[in-house]
Amino acid sequence: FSLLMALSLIACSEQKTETKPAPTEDSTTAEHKVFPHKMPTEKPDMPLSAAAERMFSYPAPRVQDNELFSQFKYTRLKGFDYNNGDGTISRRDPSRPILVNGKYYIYYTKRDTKVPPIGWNRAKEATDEIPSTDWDLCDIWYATSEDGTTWKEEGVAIARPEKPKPGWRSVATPDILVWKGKYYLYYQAFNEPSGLRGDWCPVSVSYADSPDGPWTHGKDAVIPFGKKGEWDQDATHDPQPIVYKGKIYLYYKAAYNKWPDIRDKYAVGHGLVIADDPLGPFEKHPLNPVMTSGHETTYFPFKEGVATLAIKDGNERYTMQYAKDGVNFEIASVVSLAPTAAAPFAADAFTDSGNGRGVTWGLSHFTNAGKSSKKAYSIMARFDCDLSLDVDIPSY
Ligand code: AAL
Repeated sequence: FSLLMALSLIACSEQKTETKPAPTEDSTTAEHKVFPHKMPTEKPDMPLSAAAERMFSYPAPRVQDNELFSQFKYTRLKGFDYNNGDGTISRRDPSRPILVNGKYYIYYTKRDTKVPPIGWNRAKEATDEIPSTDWDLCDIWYATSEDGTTWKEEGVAIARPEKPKPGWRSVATPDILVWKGKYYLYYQAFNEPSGLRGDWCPVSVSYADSPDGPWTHGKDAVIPFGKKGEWDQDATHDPQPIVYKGKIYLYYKAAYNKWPDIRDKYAVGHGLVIADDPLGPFEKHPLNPVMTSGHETTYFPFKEGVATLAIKDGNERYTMQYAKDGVNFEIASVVSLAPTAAAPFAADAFTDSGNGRGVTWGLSHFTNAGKSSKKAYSIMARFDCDLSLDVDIPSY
């Protein structure tokens, strides 16, 4: 032991006595510039490392230091029962809440099946009573609330239609539009179990005079699939409308290279379709896909443009992005623990004010549904955040 001590003392003393090299010409002269202490806003005229170089290709060099940065606080919702988490009841992919006569309304995917889903990899064994994935054999339900946390489940908004009408297998992932005093629900309509070709599904729309329904079927395949070989040839998912520049801007997702053929090069893109009428025709934006990261769609009016949260897929996962024109999005901030399937409450989602005020809360979901989950199901939760220009909420 004492020998070790002695050796380490010698090592220490050697370190201490080691003299620093005398400053060379290079490190002190003007030619060898050193990265400044004060964060530059412009790229400094000097050799930069790859990471330092990349910093200046972001529009906001300090991506956590602007109004589109937030942390997220989660609250368990009251009023929903999940059969003690046995996987037979699931609620997921909520619509954005809307406020009508003092009550918030949400629409969401609900599964209430005899058994939990068996998993997309066993989709061939799915039957009319055995779901493949968490969002198979679902209907669209709705709930109301006065405070956004305690909810009353009101009942079915849109039930699966009779076979072989589009959506007979499952209707899921709704979002809402309020337009000229009427309500429009856009949702995915599945004709096969998810995991087979079910996820290659289009969007249908139904409408009502009241947020309580009754809902009238409006149109199927309202967002046309791309032609063969185009990025959205197989799927239009997660429709989310806002009113912008006098028109309906409907953002949607196409997950390409999804089941059943190829999964190894899975990628997600979001597109934009625009219409003057909620039942269409919807025109695809020529610059689609307008987002190349994310998963479920989360878009809201912000200032003169549109803000979006890109969640779990892609190189720019977990970023907030902003497009002055609703089309050309750039990273505004990088976030963590962001809400999945986030559906923000935006009072001005449909008012087309030209001066979006942002959001302070919304709904999202948490899921344990994975390839091999035995009791897969999802719950909805509330998130609170500081993505608003009007209310400054302290960090959590
Ligand atoms: C989701 C959404 C879509 C997919 C599936 C159910 O969270 O992206 O709705 O089809 O997963």
